Amino acid sequence: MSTHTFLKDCSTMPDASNMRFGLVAAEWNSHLTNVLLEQAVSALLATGAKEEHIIIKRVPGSFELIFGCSELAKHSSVDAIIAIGSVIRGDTPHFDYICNGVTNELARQNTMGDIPVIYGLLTTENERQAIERIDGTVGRKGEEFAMTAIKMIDFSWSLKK
Ligand code: RBF
Repeated sequence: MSTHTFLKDCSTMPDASNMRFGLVAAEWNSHLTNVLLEQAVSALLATGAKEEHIIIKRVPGSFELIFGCSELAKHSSVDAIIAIGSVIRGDTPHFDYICNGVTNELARQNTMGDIPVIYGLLTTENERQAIERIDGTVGRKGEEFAMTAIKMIDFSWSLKK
């Protein structure tokens, strides 16, 4: 999605001014996760979210997103959490274990918890594929995660009103 398309989409987004967001980002591949984080925060602010309603936490690696998101949901009053990580396939089976573990557990938190947990995990064969999904070549995933969070909070609130 180009920046232009994203800004146009903002006008049709739900009002985010009262929404509270938690972002948990992995430090592994921080040159990628920091950009995803910046994109997500910029997109939230561009859509009307207030800076004081955004909590940012970091965990060492993507595997720790599980505990990080679970604890943030328990100990804060955020309306949605965005889990941000980048797992790049290496020479060992770790890639599969980490991806499966994080994916299954974040899915479980979505069904067992009270708030949506947005799946912001890039799982790529190599660094190039990850960069392409950040720099606009194949998407600007950080912005997409932010918009997904806003839409899911709106969805959740629409059922409670
Ligand atoms: N964490 C990531 O966020 N991305 C990775 O690509 C990644 N690769 C890893 C590869 C190996 C061989 C190991 C042992 C860990 C890796 N981690 C990675 C870290 C992992 O998510 C976690 O922080 C550690 O395993 C400690 O629980």
